[in-house]
Amino acid sequence: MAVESLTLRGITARPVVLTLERPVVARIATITEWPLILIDLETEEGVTGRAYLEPYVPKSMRYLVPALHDLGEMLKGRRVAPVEFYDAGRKSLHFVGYEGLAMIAVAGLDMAAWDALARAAGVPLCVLLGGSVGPVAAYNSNGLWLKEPAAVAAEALALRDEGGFRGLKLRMGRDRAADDLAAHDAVREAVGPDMAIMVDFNQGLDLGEALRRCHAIDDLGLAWIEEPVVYDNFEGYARLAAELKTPLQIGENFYGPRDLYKAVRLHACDLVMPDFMRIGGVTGWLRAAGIAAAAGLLMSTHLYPEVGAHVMRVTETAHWLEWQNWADPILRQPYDIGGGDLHIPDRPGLGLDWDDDAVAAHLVA
Ligand code: SMN
Ligand code: MG
Repeated sequence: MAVESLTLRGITARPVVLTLERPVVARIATITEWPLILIDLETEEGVTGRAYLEPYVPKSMRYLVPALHDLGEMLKGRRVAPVEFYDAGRKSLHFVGYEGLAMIAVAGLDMAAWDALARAAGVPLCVLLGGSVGPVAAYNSNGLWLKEPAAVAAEALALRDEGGFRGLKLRMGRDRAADDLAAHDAVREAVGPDMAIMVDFNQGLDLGEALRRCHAIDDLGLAWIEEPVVYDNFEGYARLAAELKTPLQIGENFYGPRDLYKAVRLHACDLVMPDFMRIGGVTGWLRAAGIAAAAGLLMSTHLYPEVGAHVMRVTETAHWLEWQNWADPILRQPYDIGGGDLHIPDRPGLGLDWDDDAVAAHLVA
């Protein structure tokens, strides 16, 4: 039975840390422990909205968890209206900046609020947003970090077979450009010509190196080259985009839709891939998607595959969903992958429910 309106009772945010099956080894960081903040948005009507944040750095949860609880206190008693919560949340923190932690906290609130609304309506989020349940084309981003060519080639086959994937992301930024090339060649040899290969430098190069190293891989037929330089150097990205044939991909570090707009205005990229905690959850994504579509830019997701699957069903220029199974250990029913697609479960909302035993085992103070 659908509930007509919801009243916010409060927010519970719990920090957990999981150990990654394949540690992140990127040019700028090695990550073995993966932090997640589990958000339960409770309502007077008994519907609970759920979402998680993945803030990369475990200690950041010490600031984000209280921020989420404060937002819950501030909005307590109000009708659950995600767009209004998004605007109220951002305005309440604007004196400490619209970006960074303030945006991440609001994004977590936003995703949980959208989930609550869709659960109350008794429909999957994509249906509430005006779309339908269906497959979403995904690439596997679970591995291919900075390892030896033989290791990445073997891992590429394993990653392909995790779900019949038609795309894989290979990380670059080894000390020697020749070693990156060897890793690529080994992967291509293993997976054959039809696999889309995305390359991510994780912001590891300066502009001079980026120009040299991106030109050196410009004839490999890559699906895209991602973040060769520090994320906010839009002028540098504009120069790279103008010089390269391979599509240049950025966006996981856009803080809010206006960053996407600025990138468009500066011709800083050919493709965009916002991250849900930084673009501003579902609300931020939908606003950004309007800008990307108007500019004719294809849009991919970054992390948060469950939320990503729903919004991609209503994204005009939807391109690739980034598949990462890093939250699976604490989910009661992880999403299914098959035939290279992520399959949205026919459950109300995002359909995320916590595996209580797993959560208890990984909860941190
Ligand atoms: C990434 C994701 C998560 C941790 C480190 C790096 C990466 C990506 O930039 O695009 O998947
Ligand atoms: Mg990236």
